[in-house]
Amino acid sequence: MDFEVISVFPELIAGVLPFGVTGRALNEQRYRVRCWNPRDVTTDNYRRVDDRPYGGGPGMVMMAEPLGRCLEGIRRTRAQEGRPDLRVACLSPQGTPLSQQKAQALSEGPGLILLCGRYEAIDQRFLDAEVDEEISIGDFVVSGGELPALLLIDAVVRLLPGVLHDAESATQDSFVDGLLDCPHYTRPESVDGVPVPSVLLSGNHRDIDRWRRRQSVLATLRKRPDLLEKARQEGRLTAEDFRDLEDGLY
Ligand code: 4GS
Repeated sequence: MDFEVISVFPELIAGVLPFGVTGRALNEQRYRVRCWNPRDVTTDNYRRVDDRPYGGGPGMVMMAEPLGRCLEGIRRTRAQEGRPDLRVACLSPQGTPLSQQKAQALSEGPGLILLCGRYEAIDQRFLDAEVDEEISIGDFVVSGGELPALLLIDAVVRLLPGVLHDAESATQDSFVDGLLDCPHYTRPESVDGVPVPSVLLSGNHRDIDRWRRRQSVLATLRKRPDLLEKARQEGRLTAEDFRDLEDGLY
């Protein structure tokens, strides 16, 4: 899995991934990240990568040319290395919201060229000509595409085969079956007088699985009714879930 990241702050990308799960996966060479700085391929004395918007208004716009040169460099280098070309994704609030399902799909592919915008925007002609898809990390605005790109890389890398140990398994995470995660407890058995739910100490794994499923369904109802409705529409709720939901209403 390759990520080729276009960013004017490559240190931001390099500074975050070496830790924890993404760091271990990097050491084990389960994925690669390389950064390409548009400022390094400018031709003017000021190394400009942005300019004022036509039509006026606040903020600056990233110029198409340095971005195009970066992309050229990536494609030329990858061809020399005998690596396949990659799709280009831009992190942007205008994009399709990132989801666990999208992360899963990306983890099964060859990787991505990730374009991280700074300033107010990116020249639309570059987006139209070169960007295959826009991906958003949520309906809010951050100051650059680097943190969104890191979120995407993290969400994808932890799904790669061999990255998570059994103990960290991704199969029981939130969203994997479209529901929120259940509550978790560890030692000691009592914290400030609050005990661990007794079923978790029972050793009865059928009961434990059922309890966890019910907790997931009820937490999703309370905190994210939109997700529960989606799970219902997609036929991912069982007869037992419906019974728990009826009981849970009282
Ligand atoms: C997002 C977002 C974002 C948009 C970057 C304005 C700087 C900023 N990127 N999901 N220019 N939300 N990007 O806010 O991906």
